[in-house]
Formats: sequence, structure tokens, C-alpha cells
Amino acid sequence: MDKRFKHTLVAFKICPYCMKVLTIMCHKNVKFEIKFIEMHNKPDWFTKISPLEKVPILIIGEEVVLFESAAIMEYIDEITPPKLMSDDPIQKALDRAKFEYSNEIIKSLYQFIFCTEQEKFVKLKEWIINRLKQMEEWLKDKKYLNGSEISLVDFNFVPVFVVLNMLKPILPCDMLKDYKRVQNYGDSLTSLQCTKTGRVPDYEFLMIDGIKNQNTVLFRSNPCYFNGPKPSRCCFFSK
Ligand SMILES: N[C@@H](CCC(=O)N[C@@H](CS)C(=O)NCC(=O)O)C(=O)O
Repeated sequence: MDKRFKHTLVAFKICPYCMKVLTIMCHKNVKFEIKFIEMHNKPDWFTKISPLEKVPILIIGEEVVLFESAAIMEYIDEITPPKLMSDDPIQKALDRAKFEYSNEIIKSLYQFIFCTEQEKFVKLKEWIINRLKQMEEWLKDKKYLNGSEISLVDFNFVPVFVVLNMLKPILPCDMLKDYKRVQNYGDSLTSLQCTKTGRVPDYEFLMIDGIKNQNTVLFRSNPCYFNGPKPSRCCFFSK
């Protein structure tokens, strides 16, 4: 990596797109600083430099601001050989499409988690299950999406399985039960060291608190789970 450039990642603590970037940065052992900001209280300096006023952004040196998690992930991959993204144009295009596929699942998964209306909750669940069914077909007998070795596209799905894992003890959330390959894939991703440490230690705590405080369908269907002890982990970066 070119040491002339200092990297600063700006993130929200529970942002799944930031989690993707953190996971690949951890996997590739990239040194960086992190600045957490709050979604409902974005500082002026941030809204001035983030084109969509969204996180993650990666500030490189003094001037360059990368935005969009996919672009940031590809950049990190490029500067830290060996690359995890294929050079083959077709494979690359297929992978980029799956970057977007993962974003759609993540968006719906978060809507599902924080949903307060039963009817919408059921529809979202159905939609997510159908996307997981598609993944079951993509995986066939492979450990990762492109074969036995992990590639960049796989890091996009880390937040999906971190969230599904967190909700595993809740019966109505067992969306993976018919999809053995997706289950194994999720287990492979969540057992990676960079997945375990590549997010804030209180991620689960903050998520569970949010689910509870917003009186979501999930909370109403299983209040005991959300009132239980709060998990915490160690993490690879210092805040
Ligand atoms: N496509 C973007 C999505 C980023 C995104 O939606 N970030 C959310 C946080 S999880 C955000 O910054 N939202 C603030 C807002 O919409 O005002 C990416 O992959 O980076």
C-alpha cells in the first residue's frame, strides 16, 4: 500500500455498508483512522464532503473522498495485492451485479428488522427468503460464491449473515432453514476473523436496543430475547 496516503473512514456504528468496508479493511490489514458520526446529527464538515450525505466515505490524504461502499471496497482490494476481485471482465461484471444484489438484501433486511407493521413485515420476510433461494442456486456445491476461495464479492454478504446470526434464536426469523448451502456459506463468512472483529463491539447491543425502542414487530413477537443479556465483542480498530 502507498504509505503517502492516510485513510480515514467515516461511518455510523450500525451501518451495514460500513461493516462491509471494515471487514475487507480488516482482512487486508489496512491501517486507517475511523470517525463515527450520528445519522440524526450529521456534522457540517461531513455533509460538505459526502456527495450523498451518506456513509461510508473514505478520505484519502487531504483531498480525495471516496463514496459508495462498492467503490471503496474495490479500491482497498486494488491497493493491497493479491487482489480478491477477478480480472476477467465477465466475472467482474457478475460480481459487481452481486454487490448490488447484496445491497438490496441488506436494505430489505434492515427494513424488516425495524418494521412496525405486521403486514409489511411478512412481505419483507417473503422477499428476503426469495433472494436467499436465488443464492442457494448460485452457490451450488461451492464454499464461496466464486469457488473454494473467498473473493471480494463475498465480503458484501457479511452484514446479511451477521444480522441473520444475531436473530437466529428467534424462531420466526429462521429464514435459512430450507437453504443448507446458504447456511454453510453464512457460517463460513461469520467464522472469519475479520467478520468477528470488523465491526464495532457494541453493534449487536445497538441493534437490539433499536429493535426494542422502536417497538418493532420483531420485538413484539419475542420481547424476552430483546430483554436478555447484551452481547459484546472485541474489535480490530481503536475508536
Ligand atoms: N449505496 C450506499 C448506501 C449507503 C447508505 O445507505 N448509508 C446509510 C447508512 S447505513 C446512510 O448514510 N444514510 C444516511 C441518509 O440516508 O441520510 C453504499 O453502498 O455505500
